[in-house]
This record gives sequence, structure tokens and C-alpha cells, in this order.
Amino acid sequence: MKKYVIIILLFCVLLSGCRAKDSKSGEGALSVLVYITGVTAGSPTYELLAAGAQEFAAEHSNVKVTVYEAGFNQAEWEEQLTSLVAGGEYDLVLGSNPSLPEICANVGTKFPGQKFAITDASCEGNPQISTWLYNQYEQSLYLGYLAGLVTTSAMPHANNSRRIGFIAAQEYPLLSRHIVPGFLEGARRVDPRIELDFRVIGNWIDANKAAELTSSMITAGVDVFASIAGGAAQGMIRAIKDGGAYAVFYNINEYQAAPGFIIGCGLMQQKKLAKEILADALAGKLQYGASKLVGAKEGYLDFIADDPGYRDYLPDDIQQEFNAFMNDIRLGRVEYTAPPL
Ligand code: RBF
Repeated sequence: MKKYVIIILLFCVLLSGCRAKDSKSGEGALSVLVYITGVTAGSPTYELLAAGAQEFAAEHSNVKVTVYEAGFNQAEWEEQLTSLVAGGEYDLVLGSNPSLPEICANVGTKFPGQKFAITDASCEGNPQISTWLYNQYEQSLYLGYLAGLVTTSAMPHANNSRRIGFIAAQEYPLLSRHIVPGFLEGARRVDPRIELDFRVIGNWIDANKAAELTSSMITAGVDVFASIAGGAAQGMIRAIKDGGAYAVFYNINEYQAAPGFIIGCGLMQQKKLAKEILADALAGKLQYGASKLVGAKEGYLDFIADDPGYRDYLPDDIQQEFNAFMNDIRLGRVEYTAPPL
């Protein structure tokens, strides 16, 4: 009798093993590769993506998440991703980068069963790829509006030159066509005479170069900064504290890094979106071949006003004016035309 029970048990184990192999992670399960195009630490969009996926896996025992950091050599990403998915062990590759759809499309031609979900990017018509584009023109518009209010103010570090600054790690279409023009348009809605000083670091890690650029821009009259620079942004933060200037920050709550200097932070609901994507993927409801635009109206971009870093350091009149503008943004009442990407 005991012998039969052991044989039946062995048979069951074997059978379940085969099934898992046949459907990658098995019926009702999900295996996800979170492909980080850079390194996670210091890059808000990546930190939130990885955190969301890991939180989802912790809440679902049938979901397995592997986070892979691709590093900064962009020329290697396609080959690297190709070898990562070649074994067929991932149901879904989850990433967040405007350059990923093109790479995924190339990898996908070699593995027609592989699916990709990419945020911070836009791609229509590829049946293996699903994308969500954050409306960064919108976030730039409201952060730029705040920068405009501050540079024209009588705040302690504001001067009379009406110069705001933008420090970028590298140039790419979403940055050059939406983020930087949106930031300047937002500021010019406060005062059309405002000028933008735009500088490029050349990579996503060199905080010293970012600090040098920031200091020379302060000398040239810039009193409010923004940056899209991943880990290198820490150099900009250091230099505004040393040199006396302000910054607005994209995507994440960074007030505590420099209270009184970082006076406005946007919020990207990337963690929420990552969890929603994985919930849909697990339920087999993810739509491929489509791209969705997600902004403030849709609840995926916002501004963090409920923080001492904003409340305690900005004059009341600026808070009132900005809060009213932000409210109009949330309600979709601010009209603008974002250029094509
Ligand atoms: N953003 C980061 O915060 N860290 C990075 O390492 C990083 N690398 C990028 C590499 C490429 C090729 C591109 C196109 C964008 C990169 N971004 C990075 C920008 C990021 O995807 C996003 O657009 C910005 O963070 C603005 O939300």
C-alpha cells in the first residue's frame, strides 16, 4: 500500500514539473524579468518600477520577479536582453525607458512568443509589445510654471536675471521634444522673458560633472534648476546647497535631500502602474500592440504639495498661484500642444 502511495506521489511531482516547463511558469503563474536599463539606485523611474514589481511578487505566491540591471553601456542592451530571454523562462519582460521598444522589437523577432511591457515609452502596432507613455510634457509644464514663479520672485536665492536651468544626462527625443520645451513653456506662462540655460552631462552617473555645470550656471545667473540625470542629479543638489539656488525635481519626493533648496517635486505613479501591469498580465488581460498616454488627469502624474519642503519654504502667494495652476492641470483645464515625439 505504502509503495503505491509513493509511486502515485512521484508521478504527481513529475507531472507538475513537466507542466511548469511547458507553459514557462505554469497555469495561472507569471514569471517576470524586470529589465533595468542602467542601474536601479538613484534613478527614480527604475527604483519605482522594481519596487512595484517586487511588491506585487510579495503579494502573489504564483508570481516570480527577477530584476536585472543592464548597466550603462547602451550598445550592449539588445544583445544582453536577447541572451536573457533566449531560455524562454520569462512570460513577460517589464522595462521603463523610451529606447526600449525598438530594442524589444528586434529581440522579439527572434522570439515570437516573448512579450514585453514598457512604461515611459510609446510604440503602436507590435503584437508583442505594450507601452505606457507618461505625459512628461504636462509634468514639465507645471514644474516649469513653478520655476517661473520662483525665478521672478523675491525669495532669498532668486536674482533679477530671469534665467532658469536644465541639466540633462543625455539627449533623447522625449527629453528634447517634450521635457525641455514643456519646462520652458511652463516658465514662460509666468513671464515670457524667462530664458533657459540647457546643459548636458554626457552620462547618468557623473555627479561631479553635474555639480560643476550647476556652479557655472549659478555664476551665469541661473537661480532655479531642473534635471533629468539619474544618479548624477546628486551633484546638482550638492551645488545648489553650496551656491544658493533652487531646484524642482521630476517624478519623486526629493525634498528631504535639500530642504529650502528643492522647493517642488513632481510625482510619477510608476509603482502603481507596474503593479497594475502585472495584475493584468497575471489575469491574461494585458493588451499588446497598444500604447496609452498617462498623465495628471489619468492619475499617473502629480505634484507633492503636502510636504514641509514645499509648504514651509515657499511664500504663500506663490503657493496659492501654483496650487491653482496645478488644480487646473489635474482637471485637464490647461491647454497646450505637445510636439510630436
Ligand atoms: N533615467 C534615469 O533616471 N536613469 C538612467 O540611467 C536613465 N537612462 C536612460 C537611458 C536612455 C537611453 C534613455 C533614452 C533614457 C534614460 N533615462 C534614465 C530617462 C528615463 O527613461 C526617463 O525618461 C526620465 O527619467 C524622465 O522621466
